[in-house]
Amino acid sequence: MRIDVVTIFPEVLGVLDVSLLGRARATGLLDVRVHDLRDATHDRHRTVDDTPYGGGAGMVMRPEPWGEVLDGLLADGDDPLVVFPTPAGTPFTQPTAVRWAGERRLIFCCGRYEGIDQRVVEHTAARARVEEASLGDFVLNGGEVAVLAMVEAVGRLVPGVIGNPASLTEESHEGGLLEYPSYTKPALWRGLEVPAVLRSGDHGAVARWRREQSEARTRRVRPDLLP
Ligand code: 6GU
Repeated sequence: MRIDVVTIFPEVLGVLDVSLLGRARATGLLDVRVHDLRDATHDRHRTVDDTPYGGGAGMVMRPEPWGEVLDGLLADGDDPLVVFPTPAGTPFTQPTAVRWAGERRLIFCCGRYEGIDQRVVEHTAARARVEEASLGDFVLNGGEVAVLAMVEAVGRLVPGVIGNPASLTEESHEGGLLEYPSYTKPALWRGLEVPAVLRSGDHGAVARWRREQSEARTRRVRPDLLP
C-alpha cells in the first residue's frame, strides 16, 4: 500500500520509521511518502496560510499550495482515497480502518490552524474519492497526530505487517465489545493473583470468562457500544 502524507511538519511523521510500521516500510509492505507543503509555495516566506474571509480568529490554509501538491500526487494514479483529517469530519473507527486497509493508495492532507480552504476539498472531490475524518470529539492543533493514529490503525491491518494475524481478531472493537483483561507470569505478584480460571486449562471456561469480562467492561465504560 502506498501512503502519501502532506504536511507543514514532515518531522512529526518521522515516528512512522520505528517499530512495526517502520519494519513494514523497510520491507516494502508500506510505501509511506511524506511531503512538505511549503515546497509548493513560491514566495520568499513560504506562506501557507492567510486570514479567514468573514473574519474571526486564527488562520486558514491557502488553497494554491494544496492544489499544486494534489495535482502532482493525483497524477501518479492508482485511484487513491484522499483523506482530510478534521475534527469536523466523520468519526474514524475500526470499520473505517478496515475499509481503508483495502485501498491500494491513501493520501492524507494535514491541515493546521483553523483548517484548509474548503475549496481544496471540493476541488479534490471532483477528481478523486475524498473523506473528511475525525479521530474523536476533541481538538488537536493539526492533522499530523491524527494521521499518525490513522496510519497505525490502517497499516497494522495490511496483510503481512503483523506477524500473527490471529491477534487482530480478538481485540477491542473488532467484535463490537471491548477486549477482556490480560495477564502473564508470575501467577502471584505483589499479593495479586491471576484469576484461577485462566490457569485451569479449561478452554471453554476461559472463553466464557473472557466473554463475561468483555461484556461487563463494555457495559461499565462504553454502554453506547451495546445493542
Ligand atoms: Cl482528524 N484533526 C484535528 N485537528 N483535531 C482532531 C481530529 C483531527 N480528530 C479529533 N480532533
